[in-house]
Amino acid sequence: SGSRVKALIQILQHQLDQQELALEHLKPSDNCLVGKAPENRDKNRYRDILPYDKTRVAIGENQDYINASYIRMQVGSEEFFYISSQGPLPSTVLAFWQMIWENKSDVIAMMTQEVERGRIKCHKYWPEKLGVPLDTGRYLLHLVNQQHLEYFHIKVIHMVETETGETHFVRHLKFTHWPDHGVPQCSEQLVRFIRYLRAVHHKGPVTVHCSAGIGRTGVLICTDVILSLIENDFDIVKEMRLQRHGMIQTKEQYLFCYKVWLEVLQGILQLHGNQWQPESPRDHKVV
Ligand code: PTR
Ligand code: PTR
Repeated sequence: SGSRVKALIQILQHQLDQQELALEHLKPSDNCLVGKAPENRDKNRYRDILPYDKTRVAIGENQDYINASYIRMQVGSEEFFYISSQGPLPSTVLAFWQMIWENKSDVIAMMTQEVERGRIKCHKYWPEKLGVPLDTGRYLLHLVNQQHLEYFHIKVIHMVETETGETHFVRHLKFTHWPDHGVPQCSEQLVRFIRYLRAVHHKGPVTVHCSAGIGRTGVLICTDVILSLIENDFDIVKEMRLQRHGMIQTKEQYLFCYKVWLEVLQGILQLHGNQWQPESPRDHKVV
């Protein structure tokens, strides 16, 4: 807990220190040679969005290519682990499922719609009907259950590897309330989505994708980490009290601690709102 708080304070401090250094000027940290290779050209949805070689997800014995990256973060004592991917193309559906299979990922968060403003953003890569499996060549995908909630759709998918008969269950969660190019109207929808995602996630990395796998996917991962840090704040009082009885005495004192968080965050929002424009999809050329 102590290290978690320290980590969060470090993040906030870092953000304040970095205000002049706009994030979009961060230099690429590695090459994208595999993604650029001629034989992989058609596996990229956008020519300008490629995974780094060092963090790319390699498929099968031959380390085949897919436009997806491992995102691992150690924040305080907690380890966060995701796969961040582009929305599958018709030609990359098998590779996508093989990635899920090999990484034993049990939850997929989809943050885009298949079509937005008349443009194709993601191929429908999952089985749509109960009793009608989707055959990817290597896996048979059975839709075993589905539910449409207000902000998201839940699908339980049973994967069967045809050659071995081995199986794997995945939950597919499609968030339906993210306006393209924007941010969700209120945080509550996304927070509830993330709470559900956490409750059903048990093993492997959380697989997250949108269309390019950078904008909305980045927001989801960042929000998941922030939420987890804030929620774990409750443990701080408990941990202090194990070491000295009665630490923090009144509700007012307790709420004051949260007020400090809030005011620091408001300060950051103001700073960023005035001086820092987050990179938007509009800054990219459409290819
Ligand atoms: N060249 C593409 C474009 O701007 O249309 C790249 C791109 C597409 C970048 C979508 C980001 C996008 O958003 P997201 O990562 O949220 O799907
Ligand atoms: N029995 C004393 C009282 O309530 O006055 C004990 C006490 C005193 C408890 C002060 C807490 C106090 O506040 P702080 O720990 O902030 O000095």
